[in-house]
Amino acid sequence: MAEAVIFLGPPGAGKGTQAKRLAAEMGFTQLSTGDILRSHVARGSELGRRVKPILERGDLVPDDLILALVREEIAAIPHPKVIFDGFPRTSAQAAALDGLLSELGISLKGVLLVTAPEEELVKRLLNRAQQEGRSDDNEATIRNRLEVYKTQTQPLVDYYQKTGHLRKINGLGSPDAVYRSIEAALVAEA
Ligand code: B4P
Repeated sequence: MAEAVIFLGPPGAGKGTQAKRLAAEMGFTQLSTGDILRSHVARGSELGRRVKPILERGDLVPDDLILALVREEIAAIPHPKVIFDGFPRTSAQAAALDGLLSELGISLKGVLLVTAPEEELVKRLLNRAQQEGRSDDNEATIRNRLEVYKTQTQPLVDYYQKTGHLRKINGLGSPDAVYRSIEAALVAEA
């Protein structure tokens, strides 16, 4: 059956980390809007040049650009089991995704809200800055990303709570421990 899982949560909570593992272990395709945008920046495409300063500030890329990207990516996925990692991030994106899922006959298996205390998020991202040197992992940008999350993405928690799809995952603890909570939440959903 065609199905989708959404990873929601603040920067540094472990969305990308867990989405990658879930995709590998459960046969999903991970669709990370952040990764796609960074790959455009890295190869200097027109889109990459346009979004580079937005990513560096930690602001959100306009909805129309993200929705066009997601439509294009989803059309290229060979089998209909998808993990949306970092998408949707605004109410407009969530509404568009609802339409897209019903258009493609994909059912929403769950929305996994991964959270951790703010000081832990900042610590993880600064740590990643030292290891990977991502241009948006500096303190000023991290603070802005957290603020953007609170104002633009957090309202989606209520939205998915109302649909009954929301599952809260404690993002504190080792990546293995967090993964076990995710497995348990998805089994309960099945
Ligand atoms: P993303 O790529 O989605 O970046 P992120 O929120 O930081 O999450 P990420 O998945 O990378 O990190 P994770 O928590 O797994 O977005 C980047 C930017 O792209 C946005 O700011 C925005 O500009 C743009 N964008 C993306 N999607 C968009 C959309 N839909 N609309 C508009 N704009 C969009 O991991 C963080 C660190 O923590 C890692 O180093 C990891 O190793 C570590 N970690 C993870 N789990 C851990 C654990 N349990 N314990 C200890 N460390 C852990």
